[in-house]
Amino acid sequence: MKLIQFHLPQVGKRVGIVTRDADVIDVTSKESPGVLEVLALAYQEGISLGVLLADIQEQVSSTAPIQIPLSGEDERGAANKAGLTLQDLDVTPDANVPHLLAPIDAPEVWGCGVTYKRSADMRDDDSEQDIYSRVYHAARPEIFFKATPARCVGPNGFIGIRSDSSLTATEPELAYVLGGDGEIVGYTLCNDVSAWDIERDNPLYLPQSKIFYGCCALGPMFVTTSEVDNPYDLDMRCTVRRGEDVIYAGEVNTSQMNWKFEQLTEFLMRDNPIPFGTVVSTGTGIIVPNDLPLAAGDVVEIEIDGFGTLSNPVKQL
Ligand code: DO4
Ligand code: MG
Repeated sequence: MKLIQFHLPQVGKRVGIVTRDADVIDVTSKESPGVLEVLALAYQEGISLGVLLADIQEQVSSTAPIQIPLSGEDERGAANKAGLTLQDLDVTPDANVPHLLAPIDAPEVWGCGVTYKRSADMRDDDSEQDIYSRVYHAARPEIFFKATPARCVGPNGFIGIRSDSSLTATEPELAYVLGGDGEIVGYTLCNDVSAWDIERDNPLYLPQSKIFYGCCALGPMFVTTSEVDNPYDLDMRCTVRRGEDVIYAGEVNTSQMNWKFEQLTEFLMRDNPIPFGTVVSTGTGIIVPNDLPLAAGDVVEIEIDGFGTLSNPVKQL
């Protein structure tokens, strides 16, 4: 199952199921106003997401289609009347236009680092230190705090370049979402936007490289585990567009990752209570060259087949 969150003018946030034909079925209910709550409800009731959503979908379709109301209380099925598709929603966020939101309001986003050899090599080459290779080969992974909801953007939202950085790069990553017992309940795409010049200056500056306004893009969909045959064999692609030109195109297969997600989660959750719905981004294996720092107006696209495309314009902060 693939879920999205989207905005409807004068209504607010909605939860949608994306069908095979990319139609969007609005399954918002009072008990499940967002994807986080849908996941929590399934967990609390001890039922699968599929069963819960089938139940919600039945309630929604038995509700007579109604006009989009002015307040967001009893508008179940509102988007169904509008007959929206994923493509219709994949537009620049504007309060007056239906558009995609981040697929989950993750209370916390954590990042994992140097999980691909390419990332370790690039970072060591550029810092003249071997700390990254040492971590790449170590028994303990690099895990860092990345973002809160206020620092995250969804599809087509602006990702930021800090005002004190002249080498900010996109880090395209596969991210997973944790449920109540630390199990993976689904996946999404993440852009771990990072100020490489700041972290290279001194590794102690890592939080300033990683955490700022618009440092993390998530989306476009929350893809349940049942949709993903093998998360360690996914082709990820990234392009950076500048005006009419594609100035960078790169790809990686997740098989090149050095860690299993359960190992990363085990370290993350060790004596560290993690809220339900935490997103864990698994590190980048696509390394944009240093001579192509992000610039205002660039558009970054990250894609995995079946996950959709996460597209974000770049803004100078
Ligand atoms: O320590 C640097 C961060 C590494 C990272 O974010 C990555 O490899 O994706
Ligand atoms: Mg990263």
